[in-house]
Amino acid sequence: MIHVISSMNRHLYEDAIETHFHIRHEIFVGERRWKALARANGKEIDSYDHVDVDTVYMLAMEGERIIGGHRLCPTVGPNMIEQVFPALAAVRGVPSDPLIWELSRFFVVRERRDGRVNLELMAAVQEFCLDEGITHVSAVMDIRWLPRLQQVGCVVHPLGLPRVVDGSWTMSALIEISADTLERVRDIGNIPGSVLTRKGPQYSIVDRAMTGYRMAAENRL
Ligand code: A1S
Repeated sequence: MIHVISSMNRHLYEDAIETHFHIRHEIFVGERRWKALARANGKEIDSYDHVDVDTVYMLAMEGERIIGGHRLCPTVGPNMIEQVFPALAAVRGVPSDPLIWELSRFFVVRERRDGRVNLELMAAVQEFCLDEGITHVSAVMDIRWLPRLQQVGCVVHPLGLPRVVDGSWTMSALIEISADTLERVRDIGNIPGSVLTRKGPQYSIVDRAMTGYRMAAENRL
């Protein structure tokens, strides 16, 4: 199952979150060679992992064992496309909308890369966002993801032209959230129903993002 972890129930998952920072280091620094993310303590943590950013983690867990995951950050707050990769969104512009959340740090541990957990994590994005009223996720990705996403029924809107980043052709895009896509991902993955587990207190993440967005707009006036 994929556990939904927000600032409201993070206290129930402190150990899992810590372990997942170590796994991210192994995967994104050790395997992918994203050297800028290397840390002496072996934990891959960036500014979007701070509790006040309202990041939502989705961790695929078997018992206590983490086998995959990703995270969603509100685009009305600081986000990677805005702060690091605006050039990748030069055609359609950098998204900033309470109903658009940025998807990042998508991974499956090496021993479980047979496609199954990958599809469950994709189903989790669609299911969670449908539940919450989120209409799109934004993402920075290797261009090889474009056909992969389309194969599983995702409708993808590039935000700009691809560029070479760290030796890979990279693009940013909006991915539509829809019941049709969720159904297709479930069909392809032979996933019978919900993949999400929600423990402890929950809140509407869109309401929270909307409130923050309004307050920021009022402060600018
Ligand atoms: C995340 C962007 C979001 C929008 C989701 O032709 P095939 O079937 O042999 O192709 C293989 C791989 O070559 C290809 N692939 C792997 N990594 C890729 C990448 N970074 N960009 C584009 N294509 C990639 O996917 C096919 C299946 O891969 P796999 O590893 O054998 O199995 P699985 O279970 O589908 O896992 C895929 C992922 C990407 C989750 C896994 O390889 C992983 O965790 N990689 C390290 C972390 C990572 O690169 N995450 C993607 C970040 S952008």
